[in-house]
Amino acid sequence: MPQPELVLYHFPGACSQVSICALETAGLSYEVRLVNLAAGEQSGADYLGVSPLGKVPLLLIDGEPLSENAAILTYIATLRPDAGLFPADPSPRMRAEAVGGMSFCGGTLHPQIRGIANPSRLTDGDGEPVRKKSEALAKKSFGYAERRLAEREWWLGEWSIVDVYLNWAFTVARNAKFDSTPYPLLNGHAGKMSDRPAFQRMLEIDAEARATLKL
Ligand SMILES: N[C@@H](CCC(=O)N[C@@H](CS)C(=O)NCC(=O)O)C(=O)O
Repeated sequence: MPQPELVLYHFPGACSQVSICALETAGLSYEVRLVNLAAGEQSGADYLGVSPLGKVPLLLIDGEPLSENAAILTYIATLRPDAGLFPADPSPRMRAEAVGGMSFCGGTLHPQIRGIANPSRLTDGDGEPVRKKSEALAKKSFGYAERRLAEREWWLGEWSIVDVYLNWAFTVARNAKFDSTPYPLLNGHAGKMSDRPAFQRMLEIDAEARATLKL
């Protein structure tokens, strides 16, 4: 069956990095279209016509939009089941753990790191209390993630795209001056993945995108 035509909307440093890494891991061909979040392009009529929520990632599949990282990662893994985005173990427990990992990153961590990196997006008032509260919540979440890596090495016991998602969230928090010192395993997580060609390619695509957008 021919591969569907895939277009990924992306901004460098955004969580759409994880979708890129998934597409690269799966060996799919796709086009990257940049949405300049720094310039507010996501709120313009052109992009809202494609993505009603004005967010990245968004994957066009033969012209039809699919939003939400968790859905996009699931779609890619279903399209290329042998690519190893998730462990091959088909047990109900492992399938559920994979969903749980994506949900933890997208539903629990993402709002917390947004509150750390960009509190003004969450309040019209003083951002500092939002940042402080978000840091407290993130400490609990990253503490849990650190313990999980200590027990299993990877989120699911072997490498999966959930590790890339978790690393993205931790990197955003750390870059926003979240105190990362209590989390040595999360700090070393990216280094352990750095020899994966898909991870490398994701970083290259991000660097190219930054250059294109002059960031
Ligand atoms: N729940 C969504 C969150 C997507 C999201 O918030 N993306 C951010 C970038 S990391 C974004 O597009 N922000 C632009 C905005 O909210 O204006 C997902 O998991 O895909």
